[in-house]
Amino acid sequence: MTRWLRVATIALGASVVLISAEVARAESGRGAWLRYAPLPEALAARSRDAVPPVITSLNDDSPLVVNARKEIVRGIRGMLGRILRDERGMPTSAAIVLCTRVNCRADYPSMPLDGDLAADGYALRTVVSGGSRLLLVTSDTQRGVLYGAFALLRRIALGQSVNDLDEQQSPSSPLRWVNQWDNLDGTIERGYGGRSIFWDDGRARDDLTRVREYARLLASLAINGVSINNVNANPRILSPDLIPHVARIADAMRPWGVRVGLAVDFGSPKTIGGLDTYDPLDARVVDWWKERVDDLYRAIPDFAGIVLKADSEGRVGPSTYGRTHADAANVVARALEPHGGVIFYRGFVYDHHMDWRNLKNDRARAAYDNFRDLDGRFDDNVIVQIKHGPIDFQVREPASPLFGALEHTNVAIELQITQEYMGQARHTVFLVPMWKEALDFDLRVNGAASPVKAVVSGQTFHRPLGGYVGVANAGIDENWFGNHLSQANLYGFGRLAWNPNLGAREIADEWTRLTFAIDPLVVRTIVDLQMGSRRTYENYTGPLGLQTLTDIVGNHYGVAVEASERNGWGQWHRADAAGVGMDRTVATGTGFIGQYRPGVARVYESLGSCPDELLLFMHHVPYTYVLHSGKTVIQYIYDSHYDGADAVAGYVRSWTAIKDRVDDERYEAVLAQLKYQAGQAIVWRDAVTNWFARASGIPDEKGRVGHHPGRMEAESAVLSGYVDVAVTPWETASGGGAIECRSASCTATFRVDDQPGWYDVTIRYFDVNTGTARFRLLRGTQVLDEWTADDRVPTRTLDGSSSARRVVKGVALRPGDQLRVEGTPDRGETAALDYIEVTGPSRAAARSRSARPAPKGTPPE
Ligand code: GCV
Repeated sequence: MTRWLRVATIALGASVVLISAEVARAESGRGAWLRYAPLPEALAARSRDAVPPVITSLNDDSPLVVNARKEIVRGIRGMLGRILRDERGMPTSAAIVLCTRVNCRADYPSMPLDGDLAADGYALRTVVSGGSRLLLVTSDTQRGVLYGAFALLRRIALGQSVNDLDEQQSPSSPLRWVNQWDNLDGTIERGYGGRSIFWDDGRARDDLTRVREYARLLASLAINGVSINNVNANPRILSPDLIPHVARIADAMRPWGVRVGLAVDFGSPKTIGGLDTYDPLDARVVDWWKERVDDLYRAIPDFAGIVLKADSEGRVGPSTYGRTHADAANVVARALEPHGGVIFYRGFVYDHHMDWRNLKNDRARAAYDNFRDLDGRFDDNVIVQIKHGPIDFQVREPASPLFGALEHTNVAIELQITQEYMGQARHTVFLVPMWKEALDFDLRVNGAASPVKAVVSGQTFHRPLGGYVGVANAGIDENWFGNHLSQANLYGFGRLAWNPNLGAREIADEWTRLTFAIDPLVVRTIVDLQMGSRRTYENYTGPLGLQTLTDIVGNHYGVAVEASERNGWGQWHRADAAGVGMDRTVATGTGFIGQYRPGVARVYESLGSCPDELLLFMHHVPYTYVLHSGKTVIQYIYDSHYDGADAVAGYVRSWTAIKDRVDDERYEAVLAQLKYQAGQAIVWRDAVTNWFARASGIPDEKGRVGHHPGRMEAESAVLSGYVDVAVTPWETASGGGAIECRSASCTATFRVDDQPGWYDVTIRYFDVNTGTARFRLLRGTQVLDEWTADDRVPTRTLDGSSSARRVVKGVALRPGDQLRVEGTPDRGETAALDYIEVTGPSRAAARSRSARPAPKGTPPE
């Protein structure tokens, strides 16, 4: 159902056109950027004139070209309200014509179809033939025709002209894959958008509707491969009974040009193959891989290939037999090679039992140390898949030095679309600006400009294969990722894989127009929010190269500053009373910096030239060290956390300004998400700043850290039933502790002594994932608010992840008022409370009254 809401004026190129924007009342987000909403009338009218009334394809009824035709019909109908005539063969009047160049030339020998197109590239051209205006969508492949169809629709949706088309595009790299970390039982490792669309209960889902929809979304981004199971692979995936299930999934995706691949377990020859070894050089193992792969191709002739995680995080690998990663990759590669398949061998290999006491140990070195000496020993259908940074998708890392080191090996960059360390879709973080930094990172190979994007495209080292792998983890939730705004990350990944030279803002702008609205205020609001969101997240979770200060041995979500320390996982920041940061220099540290080419290493090695934003990734410095910005490290840590939390509060305000300009359903969902994020940002801010204040002993020069006007600790309230409890880690609760209710129901009563006025009352409580505790806030006997703690955060303990905030706005208070919080536990959830905070205009006014200089003549008190 839709309604006409308003008339808006927007600038279109040089001219100003009056448009009407139609806003749908409710959208689930399932259509993502392919929703084809009606265009504002002025734009629609312009495109209607340019779009011919007929669509046809030449000599081609392949499923891909049929889908391309259907997609254009669907899109034009949705956006322009016109139903094209769907025909076949030579057009007799103006038409959109879809064809591969071979098929086109058969009917139109004189058609201007020249130009270099890489595989999957496409051309959109307006030509006149036999007196008819034709809009040609051509490619050398059917997949490219489909991509051209999506490109044409994107142009129309963005309000760009389709009058005299002469556009030709080729992908930057041949391999553009997503990985799904889906388990066969239907769960997804690090997935935040619900259960698997592929698997359930050990088999492919009966209903693969969402798989087809996902393939369509991927095709619209020109993604041509997907591995459909977790890289922490269940060996069963290669068992004969599972192959028909994989084949069904491949059938569902094939009409969209998306080929299916699998992640496998290297121990499979032994675990499911009945052999007593998985030694890659053992002839029986060689045969086993060949037979299994042949079976796969019998069932799935266009099977795309295999992803392999070996010798990492507990997965078995070639080291068991003293073999190399090249041996492991090649045994699988040789089985795939006769069929044209490829293997992505993951460069994410490191020891997670490192001795943290040894200051020379460094996980960041691992990928380079494991792969550098194997350069040139991988077969040509092997691609080493390298995470963009040397650690693991942290909020700030330099690009992996391995990109600059493998000259005779195919490589792909692995980017994480799912927001594992980036707020798990509960926080809005647009990752494209971060990926752009990695792709534009100049590796200075032989002293010349050599950005990572040129290495992965194969250009720098003249490699035949290379590309992009995004860990997507889309799930079955209506909006795919658990947060409407997170969809922009999959969109951005696909657009960059096609063309890494696109700008981050350009991508955000496109995505917003396609997904939400073309309304300038909506576009500006969402694009600004998305563009600032990564820096904001970095500001409140781990600035200056500290990495995401989260619970790295647990859920990777909430704040836990020391979780990274004193364990073997190697995500150390080494903060102590004297200083902070990992010394990775060649001179005194782990030597990691020496893995870069000299032009890069020089910049990082010297404190004078190391950029502030990576300082603590590269160097260990005292808290009083002065940054290029002129601030001390400690003051920057304090300031950035306050800035980050303030920025998220600003997102909530700017979002409310577009109410009624986007559909209600998504408006409300994003509002709730941003409000939650605003609360969490404060939780992070307080935890990290308190932790560093205690560690460094240096106060915040602005007096904010540890001072919270209006905050009253729950432990100091008058308690009935509630008991004190220590919270671990200490910094995740104000004052280090909280109260929890271990009986049927409890109360905590706070006395307010503020000036009479209007206040906001914030209650910080804990919401674990075991039950649904209930809360009420009362002033005297009047109930001001009630709510349930029914969130499903990934924790059952009181900590940073389960911290939640409820804000009750506009409460009239007088001195002597009693605010009472009633908590009713449920199934192990103890209705725990941390504090309440009474803030707002009346308090600010009272503060500024007391800060005003005394009028002249007033005697000092
Ligand atoms: C699939 C990180 C994640 C793991 C993931 C691993 C990987 O360690 O936390 O969930 O495993 O990376 O990329 O293999």
